[in-house]
Amino acid sequence: MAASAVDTRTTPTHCPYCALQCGISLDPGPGAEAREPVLLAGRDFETNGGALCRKGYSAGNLLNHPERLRTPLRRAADGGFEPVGWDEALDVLAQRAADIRREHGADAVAVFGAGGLTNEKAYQLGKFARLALGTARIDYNGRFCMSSAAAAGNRAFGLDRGLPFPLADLDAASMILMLGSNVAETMPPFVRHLEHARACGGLIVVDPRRSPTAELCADGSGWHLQPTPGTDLQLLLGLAHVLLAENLVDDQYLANRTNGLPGLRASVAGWWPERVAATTGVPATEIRRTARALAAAAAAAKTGGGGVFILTGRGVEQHTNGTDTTTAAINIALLLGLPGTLGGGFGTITGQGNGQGGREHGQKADQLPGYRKITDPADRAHVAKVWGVDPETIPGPGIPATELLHTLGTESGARMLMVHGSNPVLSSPDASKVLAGLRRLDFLVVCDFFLSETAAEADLVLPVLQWAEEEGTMTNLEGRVLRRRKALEAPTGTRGELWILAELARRLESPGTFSADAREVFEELRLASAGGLADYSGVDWDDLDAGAAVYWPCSAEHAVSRVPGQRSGTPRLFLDGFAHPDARARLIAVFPGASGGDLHSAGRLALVTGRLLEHYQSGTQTRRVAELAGAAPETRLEIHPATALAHGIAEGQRVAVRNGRGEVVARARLTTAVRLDTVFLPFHFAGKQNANLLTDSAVDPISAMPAFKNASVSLHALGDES
Ligand SMILES: Nc1nc2c(c(=O)[nH]1)N[C@H]1C(S)=C(S)[C@@H](COP(=O)(O)OP(=O)(O)OC[C@H]3O[C@@H](n4cnc5c(=O)[nH]c(N)nc54)[C@H](O)[C@@H]3O)O[C@H]1N2
Ligand SMILES: Nc1nc2c(c(=O)[nH]1)N[C@H]1C(S)=C(S)[C@@H](COP(=O)(O)OP(=O)(O)OC[C@H]3O[C@@H](n4cnc5c(=O)[nH]c(N)nc54)[C@H](O)[C@@H]3O)O[C@H]1N2
Ligand code: SF4
Ligand SMILES: [Mo]
Repeated sequence: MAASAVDTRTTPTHCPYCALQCGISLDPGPGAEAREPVLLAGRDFETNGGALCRKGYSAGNLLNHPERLRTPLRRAADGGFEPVGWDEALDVLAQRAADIRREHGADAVAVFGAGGLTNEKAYQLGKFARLALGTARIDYNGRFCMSSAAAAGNRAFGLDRGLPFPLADLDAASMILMLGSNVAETMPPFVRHLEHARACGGLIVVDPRRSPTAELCADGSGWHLQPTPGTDLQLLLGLAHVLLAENLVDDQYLANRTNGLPGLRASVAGWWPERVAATTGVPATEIRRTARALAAAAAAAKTGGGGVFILTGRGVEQHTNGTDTTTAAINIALLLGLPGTLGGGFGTITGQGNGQGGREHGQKADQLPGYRKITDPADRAHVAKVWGVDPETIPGPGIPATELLHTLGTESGARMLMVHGSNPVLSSPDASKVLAGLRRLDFLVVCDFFLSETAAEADLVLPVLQWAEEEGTMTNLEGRVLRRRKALEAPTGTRGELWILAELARRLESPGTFSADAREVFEELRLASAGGLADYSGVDWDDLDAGAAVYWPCSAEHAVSRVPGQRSGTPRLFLDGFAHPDARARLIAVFPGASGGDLHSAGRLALVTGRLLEHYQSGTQTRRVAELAGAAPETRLEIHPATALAHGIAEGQRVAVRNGRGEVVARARLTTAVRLDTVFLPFHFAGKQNANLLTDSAVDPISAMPAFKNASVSLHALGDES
């Protein structure tokens, strides 16, 4: 399977799925179309060291999948789909967009993008929405993923980059505190970067479930804190309380590099461990032990010991207080004097393949490329100049994802939607509302390579390329820019999204130019990002091709190292100061306010949703891989045996999980890994198994992140009839 030295057809590229962007080599094999069979192997790359997870290994199976879409499809009079040629499809699309715009205004046409799109596609989609459609209504699924962590990073540090240091910095860590992240299933090759901390007995996992990642803390490798879902903020306030009360903080760092200590001190004064224990269920002794251990390790790190890192995942972020909870985690890192030093730091683990780049280049409602603000006159002027338009022609900020999707087809909502790289029928909160909205639309267009549940609702489906058939760049969870390379010819009948956008822009007589060539778009993205927070202007396509390790910001002044393995750009942020004008980080006091989400009452259980190893997101891709579907064919309700007993539920029994928003039917899987007051459902499955029929669409007031991780449900045992 490994590439032989003489085989020039082997292409080094990266996995299509998550933000770890594991190195993959692809060999198209001997088939006639040079497409089949596809041989795929792990490639030695810094994030994965040659390893891949099950999803990555099997990603090649989808390239020639029999259900792959190979022609545009239009809704026929009988309600089914009929094939239609590309010219006609694009003519119809452009005509409908123009008509709806004329009749209802430009904001009646909306665009929904994704963190899986290459940098070039994300950039072009934002430009297309603003210039060709003239709409403010663009947002993307990263709102469901990274928005709270991004908001917290921005306000504390002045800049959001998931990991502000290379992942390999964890390799020497003596202690790692992981909050609400289950990398053992969501990024298995990540686990190698936890080994040193485990060997030091310093892996601390905070999760209401004893997840496979929490299991890594067993046998003296660290410890697991198991709070009630949604109470991490109180837990973190408790840790801050102990650090301050016992004088375990880095006074010099706080004085020299931060603002806001008095306010923070006052805000945590009332959160003594016994009070925190009452809310979170985490014993006071464990709270004290954790705070003291972190402080001891941080002190040792400053005199040459291994680093101390605090990392967050979706478990703490996908709540109505996700921004504040992430802020509270950052506060702990700042109290310990870690961010912007070589002794450790704070990071958040980005999810989607291009979840990092996807949040920088302008597909977010309030944003222009290079992390520029759509409301800032100087930012608008810079981007308008690159686009060759008057700044006045760029619309203002739009509305965030949940609002955009829930208002579709209403008086105030959009009447037409274009979807690129997301399956919101499954993945958005309170999903039955989204389905109703999609069905109210005048015109729904979905670009996908499979007929996802969302594509199945469309008036027009456009078949696009898969990862191995396109060129582009991706930015991984470290802020490192990578090349996605074309290894195979695309199947007849499919088209790239850059080409689609270029053809539509021409039909819509858009101002500005729209190239279908990824490299040309990248060159433009460099100019648009120049001088912005996420500056790519010094990133060179050929350097990336040669394997250069380049991290943004990388301005034209950054010398790019061409020595393999040597890093350039900005591998470590904040060493010389934070991105606020005074170079200081902000300690921001946060408070457990009234929950915007479900209130738990007697007889109800907390529903936590998340991921299984085998499936990716809404499952459009992985449910079509026989090996993965075989291993995890259907959803399952993880429930504690005692809770199951109290509800008369046996192992394997079908259970209706209900609340005021909907009902999911799942088989029970009894496990002591979940708390007595909590049940868990994955969100990878469709129809009656769609976990998002139950989730709450209340959002974080700062980031507009929905509360995917904490709904209130009741359980009803069912008989075994289907
Ligand atoms: N197999 C697989 N891997 C993936 C993906 C996938 O769909 N499948 N998706 C990718 C993407 S886009 C993302 S964003 C990442 C997500 O990666 P993770 O953040 O690791 O994934 P989740 O399963 O959503 O949530 C992580 C953990 O949070 C816990 N949790 C739930 N509620 C709470 C809470 O209130 N407090 C705390 N402390 N923990 C809580 C859950 O029990 C779960 O174990 O994974 C990426 N990798
Ligand atoms: N209950 C619950 N819901 C959640 C979460 C949770 O933890 N719990 N997590 C949330 C998170 S973190 C995320 S990131 C979202 C993800 O959920 P979605 O936004 O639905 O993401 P995917 O399932 O990856 O959908 C990608 C779709 O686009 C297609 N696709 C892949 N690549 C491309 C491309 O390059 N171009 C185009 N046009 N199509 C492409 C795939 O075939 C698939 O149909 O779900 C969110 N929803
Ligand atoms: S961990 Fe992520 S990037 Fe690596 S092989 Fe698995 S899905 Fe792909
Ligand atoms: Mo995500």
